[in-house]
Amino acid sequence: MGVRVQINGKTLELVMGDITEQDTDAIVNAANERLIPGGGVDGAIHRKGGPSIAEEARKIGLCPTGKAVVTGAGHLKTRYVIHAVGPIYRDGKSGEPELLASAYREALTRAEELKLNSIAFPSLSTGAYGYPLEGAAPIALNTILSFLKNREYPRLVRMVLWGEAAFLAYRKALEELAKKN
Ligand code: AR6
Repeated sequence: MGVRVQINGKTLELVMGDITEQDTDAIVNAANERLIPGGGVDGAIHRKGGPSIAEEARKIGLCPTGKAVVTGAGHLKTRYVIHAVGPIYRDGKSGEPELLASAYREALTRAEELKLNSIAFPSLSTGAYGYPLEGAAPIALNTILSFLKNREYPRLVRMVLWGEAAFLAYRKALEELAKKN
């Protein structure tokens, strides 16, 4: 089960699944500013990837909200982990939409710099950071689609949604974006 759209010869996919199982060139981690392993996606990536990822992240130090940094991927199937820091959701009026868009754009820019063909994202900020799925999904998809439209790399972006509720929220947001364009 999945959804796929083409834009300027590039592909956006929505799938239900586990980000740590993806064999794309990079996967994105839903990280925190201190790059210290936490729960959710972050915990799963460090558990499966092994200690080298946290060791590399520690050398980088801090990553401000809305930014993204790259490490290797330890034992994971992917080559790189791109650690993106989404905003903690407060009230939706504290710059969260811009910071969320920035986190996606920054992660995509790291992939572009490395000329990666494919990258997989989890739904940033919608777990521990409390961003409502219905608000986050259109921001994520809009940001990804405009990047794919305008840049050469990456050529494939896969949104990996954890569970049916997240998948359906993103599918609905994509249908609504398609109607507008
Ligand atoms: N694969 C894909 N998506 C997943 C997986 C998985 N294996 N596990 C959870 N999700 P979260 P955040 C979904 O909390 O909100 C950490 O402690 C989950 O259902 O991982 O950005 C960090 O260290 C949710 O929709 O990230 C930070 O401190 C989405 O992934 C903080 O949490 C993101 O949930 C970051 O919070």
